[in-house]
Amino acid sequence: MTGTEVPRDHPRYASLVTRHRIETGVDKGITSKQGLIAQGRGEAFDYLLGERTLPSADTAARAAAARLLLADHPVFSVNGNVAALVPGETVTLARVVDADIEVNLFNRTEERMVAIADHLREHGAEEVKGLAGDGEIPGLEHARGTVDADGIAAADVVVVPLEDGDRAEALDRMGKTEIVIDLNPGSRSPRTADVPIVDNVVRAVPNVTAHARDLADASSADLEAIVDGFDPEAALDAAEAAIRGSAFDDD
Ligand code: PTJ
Repeated sequence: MTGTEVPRDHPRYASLVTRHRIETGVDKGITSKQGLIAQGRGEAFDYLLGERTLPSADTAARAAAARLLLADHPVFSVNGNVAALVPGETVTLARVVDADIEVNLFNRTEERMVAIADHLREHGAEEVKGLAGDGEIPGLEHARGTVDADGIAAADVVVVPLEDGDRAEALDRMGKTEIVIDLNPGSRSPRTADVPIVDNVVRAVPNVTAHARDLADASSADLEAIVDGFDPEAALDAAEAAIRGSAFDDD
């Protein structure tokens, strides 16, 4: 089945199109096989969340947009799943908030780094970082800790969708402000984040962009008020409550 063959009125249309994008990502050497497993895990949480953006995730997306607009050097970190699912949306968000895009892989190979950078360029990216690999995240073994010295290593704010918990904690220790997009509110990475967005990356990235466009003319004081008013614990608790409520709907 291809994405275009899925009828639009199919009740699981969005989910099936998403699966197809991940499959194609694997075929193109962009997404790792582990990415398929990660997608399955994400789908289970998304199903329990009702495959919708919770109000708490929307609030988080607005706080993320404000944080990105206030940043001196924001970087959007792209892995194999993100590249397959939201390449064009990532490029658009980076343009709107003036962020760098850096390929940063859990399973880093030169082939995948190049394939992902090419894929992002095909979707409009002008500059893609990550290939220099001349910086490091201290505390991680070599491949997983490799970043660009003028990219993630120098960033003040990093967007890390579907991030591994160890790396999220290591970036936190480096003093980075982290915006994590992850469907599992119990995962270590959203729990480490300054701004956890518990939502599917396919909904969250365009939503952050929409908020950033809406806030484009806001003053720094207004943006800071949005950031200061955001409560990460409350966002995680709301997502967990939605999942538990949904799991026990039939009780
Ligand atoms: O491309 P690489 O080599 O960097 O590898 C990327 C993956 C995602 C394979 C790697 O980082 C990994 O194994 O991740 P985990 O530990 O499986 O964690 C993935 C997290 O993302 C889980 O908490 C999932 O619930 C969540 N997730 C999966 N799909 C989505 C998602 N969150 C948001 N949107 C999704 N579409």
